[in-house]
Amino acid sequence: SETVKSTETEYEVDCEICYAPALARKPQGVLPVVEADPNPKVTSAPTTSGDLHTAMPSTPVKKRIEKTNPFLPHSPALYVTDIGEEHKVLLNKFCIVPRHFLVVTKEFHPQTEPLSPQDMLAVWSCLNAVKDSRNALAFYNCGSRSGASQPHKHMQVIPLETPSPISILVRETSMRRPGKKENRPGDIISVPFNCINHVYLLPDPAQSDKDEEEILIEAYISLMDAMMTSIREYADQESLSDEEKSLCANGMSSFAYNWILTKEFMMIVPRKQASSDPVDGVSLDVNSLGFACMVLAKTPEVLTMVQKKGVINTVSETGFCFLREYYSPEKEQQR
Ligand code: B4P
Repeated sequence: SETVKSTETEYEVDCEICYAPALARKPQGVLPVVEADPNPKVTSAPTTSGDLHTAMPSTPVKKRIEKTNPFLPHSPALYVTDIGEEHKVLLNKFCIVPRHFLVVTKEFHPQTEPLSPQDMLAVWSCLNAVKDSRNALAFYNCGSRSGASQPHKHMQVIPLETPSPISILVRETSMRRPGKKENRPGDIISVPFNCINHVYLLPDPAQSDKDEEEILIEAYISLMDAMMTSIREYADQESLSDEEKSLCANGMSSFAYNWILTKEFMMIVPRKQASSDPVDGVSLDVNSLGFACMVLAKTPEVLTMVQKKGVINTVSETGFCFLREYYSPEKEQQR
C-alpha cells in the first residue's frame, strides 16, 4: 500500500509527515481511556474491557473493536527472539519504517505502568544490537492519552539509517552558543516544543563509572521528577481555568506520557490529550513519534491540517502548553 513521506522545516529541523491512507482501514485495537493506577496489581491478561478501568471525561474515547490481545498469544510469524526472562521481540504488523519492532513483556503488564529497569535494559540492548545504533529510536506510549492503543505493555524500536529529527534537535539545542554553555551528560534540557518536555543527556557507559542499569534508572527518575515539578508549576499559573486545573490534577496522578530513548538521550513529554485541538473536526492522533517530529496522517484532511499548522505546533497541543510569556526553553535550561 502507498505511503508518502514529506518533510517540513521547522526550527531548522526537517520534521517528517508520513501519509499512509491504508492505515485508516487497519483494525483498531484501541486502548480505552484509562487513569493509570500508581500501584497496578494486574498480573494476567484482561478478558473484558471492564477490566480496564475508568474513563477521563474530557478526552475523546475511540470505539474499542478488537478485544483480543495481539501479543498474548503472539503470531508465530512475527516472533523474533526472547530477551532474558521477561521480554520478547515481535515484528510490528503495521510498520511504516522497515524493521520497526516491539519489545513486549512475556506476561501481561498494563501499558499504564511505569517502565521497570528490566524494560529499559531490554530496549537498550536492542538499541545496541541494531545497525546504525546511534540513529535508532526506542519509545514507550505510557497511558491512553499518550497515543497507545494496545493495553499490553510494549516498547517499540525503530532502526533508522539517518538521525531522526529529534536527535538533530537535541544535538542542536545542547550545543554551545554565544552566551550559553555547552550541555553535558547528566544535564536535563528542553527542546523548543511549546509544551513541557524534558531531555536527559546520557553519558557514554564506556566512559562512566556507572553501569548501564544505573545510568538508565538515574535518567528515568530525574525525568519523572522534572516532569512532576513542571506540571506543578503549570498548575500554579494564575490564568488557568478550573477545567485546566483539574486536567493538571489528573495529569499528576495518571502519568500519561511519551518516552523516547536513543543512545544519546532519554526524553519525557507529559500528555494532556491524545489528539491535537480539532480544526473543523480534523485532528491528529499523536504518539511518542510525534515528539520525535515524525507524524502519521491517515487522511488527506489530517495531512492538510498538519501542513498548515506545522508539525511542532500540532504535536505541542497534546502536551501541557505553557502560556508563551511564562514558558521558554531558555528558562527551562536555567533551572
Ligand atoms: P501503541 O503504543 O499501542 O500505539 P501506536 O504505536 O500509536 O500504534 P497504533 O496501533 O495506534 O497504530 P497507528 O495506526 O497509529 O502500539 C501498538 C503497536 O502494536 C503498534 O506498533 C502496532 O502497529 C502494533 N500492532 C498492533 N497489532 C499488532 C499485531 N497483531 N501484531 C504485531 N504488532 C501489532 O500507527 C501504525 C503504525 O505506524 C504504528 O506502529 C505506529 O507506531 C507507526 N507510526 C506512527 N507514526 C509514525 C511515523 N511518523 N513514522 C513511522 N511510523 C509511525
